Amino acid sequence: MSLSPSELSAATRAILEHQRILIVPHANVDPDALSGALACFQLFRSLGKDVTVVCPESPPESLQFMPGFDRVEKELAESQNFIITVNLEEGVEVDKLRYTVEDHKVNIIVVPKHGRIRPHQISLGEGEQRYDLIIVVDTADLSLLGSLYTDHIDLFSEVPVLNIDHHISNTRYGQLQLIDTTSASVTEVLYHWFNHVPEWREKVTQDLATLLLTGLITDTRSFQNPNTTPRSLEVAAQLLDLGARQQEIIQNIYKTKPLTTLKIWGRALNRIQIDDRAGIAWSSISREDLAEMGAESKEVSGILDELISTIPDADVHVIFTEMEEGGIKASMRSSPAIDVNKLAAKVFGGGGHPRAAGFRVAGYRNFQLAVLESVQKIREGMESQKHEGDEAVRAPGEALPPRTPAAAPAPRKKETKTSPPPKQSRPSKGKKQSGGTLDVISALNAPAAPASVEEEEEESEANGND
Ligand SMILES: [Mn+2]
Repeated sequence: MSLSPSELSAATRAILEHQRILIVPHANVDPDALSGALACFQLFRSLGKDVTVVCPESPPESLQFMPGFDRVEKELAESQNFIITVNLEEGVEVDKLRYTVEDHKVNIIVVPKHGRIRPHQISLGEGEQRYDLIIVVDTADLSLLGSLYTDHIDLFSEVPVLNIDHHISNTRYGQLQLIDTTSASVTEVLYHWFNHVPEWREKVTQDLATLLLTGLITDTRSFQNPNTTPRSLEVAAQLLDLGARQQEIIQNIYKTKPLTTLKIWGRALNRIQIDDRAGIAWSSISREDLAEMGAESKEVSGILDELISTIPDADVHVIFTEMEEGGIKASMRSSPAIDVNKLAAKVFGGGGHPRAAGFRVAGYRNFQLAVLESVQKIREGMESQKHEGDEAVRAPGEALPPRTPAAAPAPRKKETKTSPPPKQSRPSKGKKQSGGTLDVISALNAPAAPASVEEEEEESEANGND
């Protein structure tokens, strides 16, 4: 769905009519969310607004190149004022004002110059919130803001929220929305918005163009992901025209990778599992793995791309990560044959995009068992989707391979439907061993696919992140 002129002008009006703007990206921030937040920060500050970006956990160091990175605040200073008003009677003036704090009580002592102050002259009230507008970027649901939301629910219920996103799973929260599910990144949504307002268009500096291009490059994985549309390429071209520093983005996002990341990737590639029949390839990283390698869970995300380029034949690729705070985070990608957004939502209560989605698993005893159980559920989910596809697509007498609605033509192995596969239906890439695992050494030595840091915008799981 694209943006309507009325939504665009309502959002524009909201900016013009408010002064103290709070901008928040989702928890476990990724480059798109952060560059989107910083792009809003830049533009609205140039309009003379008082703007704050809050991001509770520190964003990855690789994103430090982003203009405005050092302006990101860690905590939400929610200073709501409580006001005690003394209505002075005719002729009464205040001489001194002091306060004492004792036994969890604040005593405010007002000493009049002359005359008296009586209890009925006192009234109480709440001061206004520190912010008068909240902009939430790249976040499918408020719960994905994590503690920033749960610790400040009052703020979010009292202050109008502008919800800017491109996730198909967006729950349409907030009084105002700019949701374009055809945009490849939230920065693409922002580009269309900024470009729609003539006075703003002129304010797109090189820094701002760089920020917008960062989200577009990372969420499309350098325009390799299927969410890349002709329009995203056009936007990228226009941003380059405006002076976006593409080389700086590539250098920082793709060409610097800490040793801990390489180690944890090695561990994950070592563990690749393949179910040829079902068309699933997966790997997992436990908390112990992370501790052993000195790595953080957010370093795991890029492995998914390695997994896809190493085993291109699978319909679904999954990486399971046991998070530091507990629970398992699963990130999935799929071929056009499977809608992982639907699968994640139906089977696990997760969500994301049709080709990139995620979910969470909590309350398990054994990590590896929980992973296997999840894989089994994914298998069943894929089966039932393929089955639905059969019913929906195949007209009488027609023997076309099934396909999810609105999916692009599937380049891969769709014959498996009409002629059930023997054991090994897909061409062997020479990297697979007969047991279904991968030769690690050859995987590691394989020509490196473009690396990626993206925490991506696939996950909109029930409990946080992305
Ligand atoms: Mn995004």
